[in-house]
Amino acid sequence: MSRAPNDSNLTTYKLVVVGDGGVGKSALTIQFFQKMFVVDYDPTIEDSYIQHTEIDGEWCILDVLDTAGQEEFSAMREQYMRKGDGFMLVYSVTDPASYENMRNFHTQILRVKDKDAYPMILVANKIDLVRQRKVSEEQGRQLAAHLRLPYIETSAKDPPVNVDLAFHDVVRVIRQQPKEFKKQLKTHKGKKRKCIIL
Ligand SMILES: Nc1nc2c(ncn2[C@@H]2O[C@H](COP(=O)(O)OP(=O)(O)OP(=O)(O)O)[C@@H](O)[C@H]2O)c(=O)[nH]1
Ligand SMILES: [Mg+2]
Repeated sequence: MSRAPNDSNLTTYKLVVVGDGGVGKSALTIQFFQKMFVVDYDPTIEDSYIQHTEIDGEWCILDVLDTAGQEEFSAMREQYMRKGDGFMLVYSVTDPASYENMRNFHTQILRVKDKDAYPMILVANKIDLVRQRKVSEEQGRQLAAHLRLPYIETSAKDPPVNVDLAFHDVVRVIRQQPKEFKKQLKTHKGKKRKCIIL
């Protein structure tokens, strides 16, 4: 792994993790940043995390917003959707309603961004809960194909499955965007810091 270059040269990717309450957004985010599994469920209002990361040989700053899935906080959605460069749409394979709701998150993001497509991936979480699983891999892949998004199955529980891959893949999807999109990405220089540095 090469040394992290000077901050001012780095692109900042603002990633936003969305999905229903209890699907594992915080568990995935904390597993990615802190390499641990949080067993208890403590509903999120909004948390953000920042970290330097090397993805495909290129250093960058990941600025991840872990959002509230609980319906009572849904009024905050448009605001964080406006800020995201890329989104992880997370459902739990044990919770069919969270799977059904992915279309609504997808539609709302496109509406807020006023675009036909935007960097997003579909994440099927809690695949370790094999016996409680109610949404199959096939259903997940069908929805992803319909929404034209990459599909990843994850487990935030130890040992984690595809957690780093999911976060890195959002950055990959952003990097595949045409130049006009990437111009909107900020470099770190002059940017206001607002959160926990791990
Ligand atoms: N077995 C298993 N449990 C998980 C997994 N991911 C999350 N959980 C558990 O599911 C519960 C909810 O996880 P959270 O990460 O807090 O859910 P959330 O999506 O952040 O919920 P909100 O903050 O309310 O939107 C917690 O008890 C977690 O330990 C997983 O991959 N496998
Ligand atoms: Mg949470």
